[in-house]
Amino acid sequence: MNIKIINFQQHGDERGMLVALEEAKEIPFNIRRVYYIYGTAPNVRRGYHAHKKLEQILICISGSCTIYLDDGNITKEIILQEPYEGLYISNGIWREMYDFSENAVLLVLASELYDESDYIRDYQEYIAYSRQNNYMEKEK
Ligand code: T46
Repeated sequence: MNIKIINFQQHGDERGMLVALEEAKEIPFNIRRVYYIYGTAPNVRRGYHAHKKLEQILICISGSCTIYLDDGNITKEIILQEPYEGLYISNGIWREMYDFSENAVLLVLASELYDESDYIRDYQEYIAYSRQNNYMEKEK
């Protein structure tokens, strides 16, 4: 599964902390869009889709949330709770987000502009697409 956790460099001093992100350095793609999710209740699960082309980095800059990832064969659950930690998700991976803490803000850096035709929102359709494009990681 083409995902990874990236630990960003923290610039800290007596005033507090700062993390800087630049495309093609900390971020492995050109950033074409930024959006953020907040005010999601703890019992809400969102996402339920994959992207054909889009790559993204998810950073929970406040609070915490859990990301469920599925490549059609392997599944993973990642808890995001550090503002210096980014979760890179390649294209072709199903994602769901849940367990948002009350103060959670999930910042997303995206490689493409918003395009509804890039979404696969039906799971069975996703499985067929993943199989066709060889996105599934072989079981070890
Ligand atoms: C993803 C996860 C992590 C826009 O108009 N522009 C945008 O750039 C985005 C991302 C959304 N929207 C509109 C489309 C919907 O009417 O905002 C509404 C909520 O979007 P959606 O239901 O897709 O939100 P999530 O939380 O299910 O998924 C989002 C991203 O869409 C998706 O790419 O990977 O966050």
